[in-house]
Amino acid sequence: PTLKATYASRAQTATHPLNAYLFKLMDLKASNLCLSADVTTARELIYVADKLGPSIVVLKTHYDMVSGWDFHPQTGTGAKLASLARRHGFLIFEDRKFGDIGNTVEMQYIGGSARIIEWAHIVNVNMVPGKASVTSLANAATRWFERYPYEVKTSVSVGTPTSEEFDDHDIGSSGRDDNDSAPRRTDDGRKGSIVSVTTVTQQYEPVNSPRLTKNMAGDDEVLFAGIEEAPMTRGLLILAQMSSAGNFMNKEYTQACVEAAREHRDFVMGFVSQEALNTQVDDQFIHMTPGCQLPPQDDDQNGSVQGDGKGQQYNTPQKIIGIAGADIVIVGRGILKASDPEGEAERYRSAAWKAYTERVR
Ligand code: S5P
Repeated sequence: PTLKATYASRAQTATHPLNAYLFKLMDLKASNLCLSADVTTARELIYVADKLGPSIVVLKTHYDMVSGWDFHPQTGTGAKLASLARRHGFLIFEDRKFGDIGNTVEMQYIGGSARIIEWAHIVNVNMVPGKASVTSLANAATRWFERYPYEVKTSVSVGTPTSEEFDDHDIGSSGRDDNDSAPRRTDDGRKGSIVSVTTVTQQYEPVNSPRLTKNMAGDDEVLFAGIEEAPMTRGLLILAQMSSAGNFMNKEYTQACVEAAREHRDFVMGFVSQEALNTQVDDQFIHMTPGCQLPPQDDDQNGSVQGDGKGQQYNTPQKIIGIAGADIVIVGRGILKASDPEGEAERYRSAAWKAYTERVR
């Protein structure tokens, strides 16, 4: 039902606030391009986000392939991306592909050093363990928002016992955390104790919160012209189909993903898939499709690119948007490995946009 609808009209009918915002951005920037920013250093990541930001509507990250990621919640790499997202008008999609039991994915989503939920508007899930992983991520996002701005223990330092402190008698009790009174043992099994515990509690506002009006330089936050702040919520894409050869996502599996999405319309924005999956009248999901390359510009045979020799399979924007009915193409190496990535991003943007305008015509 969404194949012939314009992005502008889908911005009006979208049930998920981030979809409404994203469709608006797409219409405004004439872009249905997501950059898969698969680079190896944080410096390069910030660089490409800034340089290619004007051409894209989604920046997809794999934070765990990036070295030098700065985890500071307010000045680190996530915060810098959030600032660029506002300036250029794009959403941040961490391609984490959560794929574990509900309790674990919750902890991975909100916790750890990366604290993905703080800076990524969108994450995705590999639903192999079952629908509970979707429910858990949805609940985690809700609970997280109820708590913000919220308090976090930023430093808990447990003193290493000195040699005199290995005696059996109780020492260092003055600095001991009341909740943690169990005597510690050193690596070689001797009994030690906590000599000092410092707990610093700080208030955090998520880096892409509309309540933050200053960026890291202390300047007023620059917002992409013509669009308001992204809604303060989070969204999920379900990995329903893959681009790689011989993957195990069959029709039944894809259908289960669609059902899970329908059960969580307030949190699930749509799918990473190879085709449109909106089959019921009230389905308003968005589809982002990876495995996209254009033949090189100087290719006079008008040939197509097949794959990368490591299982990846490529289709053109025309096939993905025009024929398969997806909404956004995800492009990584096709742009990043080009001699002129900025020019190449524009070439992909205009090819994917043309496929869209012809589809809805
Ligand atoms: O089915 C999929 C799903 C994803 S998210 N196939 C994919 O290739 N991806 C991701 O898209 C993959 O992890 C990579 O980050 C990107 C494709 O990169 P490219 O360089 O092949 O365009």
